[in-house]
This record gives sequence, structure tokens and C-alpha cells, in this order.
Amino acid sequence: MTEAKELRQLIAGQWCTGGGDPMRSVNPTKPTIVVAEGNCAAIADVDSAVAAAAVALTGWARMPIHQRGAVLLAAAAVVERNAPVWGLELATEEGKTTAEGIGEVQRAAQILRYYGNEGDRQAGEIFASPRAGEQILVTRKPIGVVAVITPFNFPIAIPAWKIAPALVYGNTVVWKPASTVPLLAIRLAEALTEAGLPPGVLNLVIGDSPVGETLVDHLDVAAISFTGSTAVGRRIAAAAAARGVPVQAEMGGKNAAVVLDDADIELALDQVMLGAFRSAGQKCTATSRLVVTEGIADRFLAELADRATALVVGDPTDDATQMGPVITGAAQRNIYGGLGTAMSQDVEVLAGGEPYFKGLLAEGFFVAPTVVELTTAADIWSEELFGPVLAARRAADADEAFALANDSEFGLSAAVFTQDLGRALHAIEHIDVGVLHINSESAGADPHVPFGGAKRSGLGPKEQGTAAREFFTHTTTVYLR
Ligand code: UN1
Repeated sequence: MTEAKELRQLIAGQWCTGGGDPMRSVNPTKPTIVVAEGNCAAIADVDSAVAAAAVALTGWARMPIHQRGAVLLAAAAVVERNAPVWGLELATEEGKTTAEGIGEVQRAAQILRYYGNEGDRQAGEIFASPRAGEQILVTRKPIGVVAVITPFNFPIAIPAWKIAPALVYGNTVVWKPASTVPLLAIRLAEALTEAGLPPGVLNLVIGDSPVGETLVDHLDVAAISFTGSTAVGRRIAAAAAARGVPVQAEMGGKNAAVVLDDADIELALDQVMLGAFRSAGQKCTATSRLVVTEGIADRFLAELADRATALVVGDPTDDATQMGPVITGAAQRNIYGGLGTAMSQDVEVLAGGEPYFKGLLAEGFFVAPTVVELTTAADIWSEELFGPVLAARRAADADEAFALANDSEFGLSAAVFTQDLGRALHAIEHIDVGVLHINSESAGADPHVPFGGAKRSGLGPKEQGTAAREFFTHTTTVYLR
């Protein structure tokens, strides 16, 4: 990719130049390279987008669900066809490896296809009535104009898993993606328009927080689905509560991998490496804490540190690269700031920890794959750094290990490595998370099953699978006599 792509807004079916300030996305590997360039949406553009979504609502909601689904299925085909090109663009704009980028684009297609087939599934429920000659039906209706606000780290998959269910259940959408990844947002919107989505059903407004705030406070927005930082998610939830509209917010994680003495060590090493360092650790489901039991701790931590040190860090579009940069200079500084605090709190660095001083790795927003060991609690144990940093602790036994895994205000995901069925069952019962992996890494999600966190990781109904319907529809209980 050499030339910067044009950054445009999609409002009422028209691709247009935003009325706001100039904006651009850059390649985090080589930040002097501009990936997409144009203007942000102005506040007036957000108003127009919401108005267009409101106008489109009745027609779209009344269309048979199979017809709405057909648009998503056609969009899935467009996304899939473009996966090699868009995956490379994703790697260039976001910084994950091309293989991960292509995988993510294919996953977006899979999600569109899952919801594209929603018309073939159960649409409601029927109950018996205590009164003769009556049945009670529970039917589903769209909520209205939905605001979708998405993060940088999955620039096409997360938008797909919010927008696809929103649309198939008959809502219309105004979408604000993270301003660091506008190109991939434009690609998903292009796929849906090419697939025949009627004008106004999906509107794309690209910009910084004023765009998001206008959307969140807009009186015609009936629900908000958000994924991103805990601080922003809580602000959005407070604003939505003040207006009385529902929110679905996926926020922080500080996910633990627990490796017990009886684990398959090779498998655990492979999976912990993937969980901690894929996408440079920038997943809310990434493994950022590790708990190892004493019997294997020395060996496991030594081997893990060797693997982290040997990880190939570089340009994510090179085939040999295993880890690319983080998204921005601010993110990079924040991660190194967290590491600085850790060092002042007696944390031992086992791998990484130091900035890069020369070449591409110093030019781009790179952070060395880092493993630290703690003997007591330190900030790095509880604060989400959203980067390639793993904080490890030792536990005497499985009970202590599970207690340490639970020692977080968050509860998004966890991974437990054991070959003992009894311990696996114990983990299922005692580890308080929304997503639990036994013998696989802490990240990952499938379109047909619920995704989301326990404790402070999320608010509102979960995402994906049938859970998405809880958020994107409301029920009408019909007494039919
Ligand atoms: C995954 O683990 O593959 O923002 C998906 C995030 C999560 C999605 C994780 N909402 O990282």
C-alpha cells in the first residue's frame, strides 16, 4: 500500500466528505506513512446520520427478516472475496500481522453469514395460558436507531458482530469506529452497500470523541453498543442511563492463564505465548496475567522468557514477523509508563521491558514482548496495559492459583492448563469469568456463542450468538385470545 486512501463518511447512502477537521490514520510500523486521509464528521454530520437512520427505520424493520439476512449474506461474500487485500490493509493500519488481519476479515464474513441466516432460527416463544382459549406469545421487535461505537483492535470483526445482529433484527445503525482505523470501517460499510443495503440503514461517522459524545447524547438514538476502554464505557453507560436508553458495553480485562503442575507444558507454553503476544497483546481477551504452580514454575517461566525474547518483532506485513507494533505513540508510552511503575515496585523483569533504540523498531510504535514476575501485588497485576506485557505469579497449589486468577475487578476471560478433569471441573465452578478456556489461550470468540465478561468487564447483555438478540430487540408479550 503506497497511496493514502480517501477517508469518507457514509450518510443516507451517500459517501461524502466530513464537515469536520482534517484527520488521518497512519501506519503504526512506519508512522510517517499515511494510510487514510480526509475530514472528520462534524456534529451536523452526526445529526444527519441519525436522521437518515430514523427515516430508514420503518422500511427496514418491516422487511421480512430473510430479506434483511440476504443482504448480510451477500455482504459476507464481498468481505470474504476481499480478505487478502483488506487483511493486508488491516495489518498496515492497525499493526497486527497480515495472517491475523486476513483471519480477522474472514471472521467478519463468518459473523455476517451467521446473522444472515437468523431468519431460519426461532423468532420468539409461546407459552401456555392459565385461561381457556388463550395462548401467550413472546415476539421480538427492533429497538430503533442504534449507535455502535467500536475499538481499534478488531477493526472489522467487532463492528461486524455488533452491526450484523443490529441490522438483521431490524434496527438501523449509526456507527462510529475508532479514529485510528477508518479504512477498515470504510471497507465493511462498502461491503454492506455493495450487497444492497438500503440507504440510511447503516451510517458511518468517523471522528474523535466529540462525534461519539454527540451520538451517545442524541435523543433519537435508542440504544448504544460499545466496546473499548473501561473509563469511556462507564461514561457512556452513565450518559445512557441519564437518558434511559440501554447500553451494551464490553470493557476491560486482566485475563489470567493458570498453568498447573499436571499441564501439558508444551501446549501451555504455545498457548500462553499466543494469548499474551498475538496482536501485541491488544485484545480485551489477551493473557496479561499468568499463575504457575510451584512444581513447574522455574522451568515454565524460564522457557516462557526465552520464547518471549526470541519472538520475531517487526513489520507485521513481513511473513516472518510474529508481533507488530502497538496502535499509537500514546499507547506505547502508556505501556512503558506501566512498566516503569512496575520496576519501582520490585517487579522482576524476565524478558523484554526495555524500549527499542534503533532501526524500524525505534521508528514505529513497538513494545518489546515482556514477562515480569511479582512476589506481591503490584499495579501491573491489576491495571490493564493493553500491550505485550505478561505479569506472572507463583501459587502453591490449584486452589491458590484459582484464587489468584479471581483476584481482579475484571472477569472477561481466563485460561486453565491441566490434564486433570477434576481440576478442570473445579476451575469451571470457581473461576469467575465470562469466557473460560481449558487448555487453550484466553482470547477467541465464535459467532454462535455468547461473548462477554463477568464482574466489571461488561455491562448489559452479552454479544454474539443468541445473546445478541437480548440487546438488539425488545419483547412484546402477546395475550392472544
Ligand atoms: C477475541 O478474543 O478474539 O476488544 C475477540 C476485544 C474483545 C474481542 C476479543 N471485545 O479485544
